[in-house]
Amino acid sequence: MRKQKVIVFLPAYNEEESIGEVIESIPRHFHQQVEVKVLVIDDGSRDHTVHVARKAGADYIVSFEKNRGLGAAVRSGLKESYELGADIAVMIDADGEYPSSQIPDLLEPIFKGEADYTMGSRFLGTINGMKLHRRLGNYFFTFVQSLLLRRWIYDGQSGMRAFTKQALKHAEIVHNYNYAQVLTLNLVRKGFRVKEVPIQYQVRSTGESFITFRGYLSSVIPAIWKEVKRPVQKVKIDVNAHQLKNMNTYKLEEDKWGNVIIANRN
Ligand SMILES: Nc1nc2c(ncn2[C@@H]2O[C@H](COP(=O)(O)OP(=O)(O)O)[C@@H](O)[C@H]2O)c(=O)[nH]1
Ligand SMILES: [Mg+2]
Repeated sequence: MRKQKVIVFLPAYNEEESIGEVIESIPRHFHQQVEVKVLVIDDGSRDHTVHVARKAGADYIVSFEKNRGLGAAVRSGLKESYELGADIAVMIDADGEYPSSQIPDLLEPIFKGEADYTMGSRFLGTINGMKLHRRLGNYFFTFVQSLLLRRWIYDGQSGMRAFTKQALKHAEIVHNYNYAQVLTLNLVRKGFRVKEVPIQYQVRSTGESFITFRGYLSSVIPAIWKEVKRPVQKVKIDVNAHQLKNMNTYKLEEDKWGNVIIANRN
């Protein structure tokens, strides 16, 4: 049987201190029928991000000449993954805040044919070190997305997500500043099945966050508006495209929206 190719991509901007460790801790061999490759989207870093990433085992590196923004980097990650022949792509931040060891958990609903788009949820899992204003901002923007989608989501700003090939092909990000909200609105409106998986999150100990209050007001709010106003076409989804046997390592419990709320290893 043909192996499924999973491409894990990392958008990175000046992350020399953390990207090596993130890449090294990506599980490469968690299932016989899965092959894992790593792609770095270097958004014009001026430090040694590229060198460190290559040394840590990145298989592909795409570098922008100039810094273009996280939305542009993730758009490129989705497109490159598709063009490199990914069956599934995973995106994970390069700053070490998200648990690469939990990539198999994130993929499980896709391998079970239950979702086309998964998000690691910090609010369903554990959060260490998030400041109060960031937490409130997260609640607010997650609530806005829940209202617009008419279904409950727990963490709309996660930096750890997975996409089936069809989701990769159809995903659109309408602005360059970030992707978090508009990408989910876009995919869910197109009919892709989203599921959140609890993850463990640890706020970065090196580097600094690029998120600013001003950026959110001037870029994110207009982009959400732009996304929800544009018409999108529903996609006919192949729900059996990625099914794998023997992924039942977890006992899943779900809420009424289909989000995983408990994931215990059997
Ligand atoms: N492409 C791109 N990525 C960025 C930029 N700034 C930060 N990042 C990356 O985006 C990810 C999340 O950024 P971060 O600042 O940690 O956001 P936060 O976790 O929401 O505070 C990290 O992997 C960063 O390397 C940028 O200007 N462009
Ligand atoms: Mg971060």
